[in-house]
Amino acid sequence: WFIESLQSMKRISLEELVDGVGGVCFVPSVMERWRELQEFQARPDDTLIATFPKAGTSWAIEMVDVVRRGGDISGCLQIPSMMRAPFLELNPPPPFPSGQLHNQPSPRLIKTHLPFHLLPPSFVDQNCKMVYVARNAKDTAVSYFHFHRMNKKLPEPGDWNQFFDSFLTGQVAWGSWFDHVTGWWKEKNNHRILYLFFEDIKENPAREIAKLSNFLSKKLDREAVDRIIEHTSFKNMKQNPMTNFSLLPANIFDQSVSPFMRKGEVGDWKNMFTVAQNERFEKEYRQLMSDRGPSFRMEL
Ligand code: PPS
Repeated sequence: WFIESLQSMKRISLEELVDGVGGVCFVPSVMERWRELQEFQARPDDTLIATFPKAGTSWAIEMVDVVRRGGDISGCLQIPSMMRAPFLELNPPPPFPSGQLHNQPSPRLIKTHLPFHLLPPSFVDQNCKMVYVARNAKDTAVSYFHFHRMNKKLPEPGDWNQFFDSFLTGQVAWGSWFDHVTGWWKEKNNHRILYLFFEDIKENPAREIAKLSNFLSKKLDREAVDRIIEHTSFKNMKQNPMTNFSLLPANIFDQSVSPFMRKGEVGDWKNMFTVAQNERFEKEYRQLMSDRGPSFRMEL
């Protein structure tokens, strides 16, 4: 049913994105569920994984899931990531046979791309743990462009030049990267939020897994940490049908256009950005990012 529900979504152009709530753009299928979404009932033991699209959501899901299982990967090898951590915005409300969030036993793992201020209020009311992963804007933009090319349910991206413009001005699904990463950053000390960076995970996964194990109160021995690093390596996740989205048909994700697990690198933007684009990006970046916001590494 999940695949069927995805299949029923129509492809639109970037211009047709719904200027949803408070200027944040969404695909129509998210806006159609907006009221139910806002009424979503979080449970105190839910763990929410929140990201701007392409920031390393699937990577974090895999890490958090295994950490919560105390380092035992067997449960992750049987069930696709999209079922283990259902996507909040596309989770159909009852009476749809969701079998997913509403019927899922606790403790649930939930994925969202919502900006903090648009979260269903119950996550804050229930004091849920939330893991936010941020990735530098340039790599995120490039990854999102390639994802638009292969994801037949996102708008047609146009060429890279057009998409670059749309990304910079926040005219993409889930809105402005700048507002997203700073919005979550401002709230990180007001709630139970662990704010991680893609670049840090890439640089030293053991260190970031230790942060997760501490945050989720799950003790892990050295072997468990090694197992998690191995299980969540780019190479393994690319080969693993439970994490590489190969179970989705080509009229949803056409992986012959660009694989979901594409490169997984820091600094790949250098292969796409022209000198002029980089100059424009840097200029706008300085204006839009405050000194008190998160600071990103564009290369390692
Ligand atoms: S989505 O669709 O928003 O949920 O996508 P998301 O999972 O956030 O982002 C996909 C990008 O993350 C990369 N990725 C990884 N990189 C390194 N190691 C691991 N294990 C890993 N898993 C996912 C994935 O390759 C996408 O980035 P790009 O740059 O396009 O390769």
